[in-house]
Amino acid sequence: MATAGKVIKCRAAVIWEAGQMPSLEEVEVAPPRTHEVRVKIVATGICGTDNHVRAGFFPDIDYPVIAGHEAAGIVESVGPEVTICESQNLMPDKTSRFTCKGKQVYHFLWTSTFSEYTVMPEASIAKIDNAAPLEKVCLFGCGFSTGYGAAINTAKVEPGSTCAIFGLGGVGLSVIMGCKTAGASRIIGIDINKEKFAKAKELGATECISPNDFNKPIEKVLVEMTGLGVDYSFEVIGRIDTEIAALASSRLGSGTCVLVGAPPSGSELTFDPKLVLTGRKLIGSFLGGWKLKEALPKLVSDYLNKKCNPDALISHTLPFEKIAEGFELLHTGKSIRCVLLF
Ligand code: PAD
Ligand code: ZN
Repeated sequence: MATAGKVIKCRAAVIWEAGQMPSLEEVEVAPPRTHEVRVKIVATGICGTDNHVRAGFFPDIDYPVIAGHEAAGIVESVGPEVTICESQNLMPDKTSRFTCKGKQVYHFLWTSTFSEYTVMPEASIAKIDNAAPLEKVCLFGCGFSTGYGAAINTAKVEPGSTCAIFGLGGVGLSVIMGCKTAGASRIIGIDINKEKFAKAKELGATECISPNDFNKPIEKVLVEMTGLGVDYSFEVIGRIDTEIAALASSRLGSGTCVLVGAPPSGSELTFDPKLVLTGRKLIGSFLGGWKLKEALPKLVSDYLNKKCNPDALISHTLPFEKIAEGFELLHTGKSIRCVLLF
């Protein structure tokens, strides 16, 4: 590549301060160093976690930052000794490859895919089948793999079981797909935004409810609906109150509650220990429990072989320049996944 070893100037969306919309800027992207890869991003989704970065949910993140972590692209150049694969706000050597207007810009999750070119540690990328449509399979980078894996790897949902999913965004809907694949017989979707219900039912929810339609706590509603509670509950919002509701709605004696949503950094989860003393399990799921570097190529070949299909999660496709509109659509609950194309 003619650009190898040189600084590349390209478009990127910089969040200058917590609470601000990303702003389109020209950034300089330095060449990759040892064990790093520079990638030309082709397509990137906007995940709820990116929206948390924009909103300032994570005080441990430094700004200005380039968010984005759910993407597909093409390797442009590699640094020396690329054979391998803390804070992911800087590269592992504690420096940044991005500058804008003379200022250092921070990385996010060692990916920063809201940039036409980005540099990542080799560990953060996975090689996938050349035949894969990048504008679709970018969702395997986070949302789909996270939700689907939370059901099949972390919870290990069993055939005939009952599941409740709190939060029907891109990740929650992927949990539903995982529960359906695992053979759950009853899948209850919970969201305050009823516009999410149609898609949830299309993807496998057998019923959907809104906590706002009841004058009692949603966990009581779920226990009444199921007898002793659901076999598996999943919190896919990122709120403490719904984490406790999800735990309390799992089945007395044997239920499993899986935390997937990311609450603001520094939050504390406090609940009556009787909830777990009475035999419920509480577990967390990060990126669906996969070792993504190995699992992602397999998931993508499953997609090409029509064994799983997250296409239905893509509600919008926009040119990268419209990233602020993409955030607005997610923030206002109008999109599931908006894929940005470069
Ligand atoms: P999203 O914003 O598309 O979906 C969140 C959904 O929750 C929306 O449909 C909301 O309407 C709904 N919601 C909000 N408040 C409530 C409430 N009080 N009661 C019921 N429903 C509510 O986000 P997403 O699906 O992209 O991500 C969901 C969470 O998962 C988010 O916190 C994100 O940071 C986290 C996440 N975790 C991992 C991981 O590895 N654990 C990976 C990716 C995303
Ligand atoms: Zn994500």
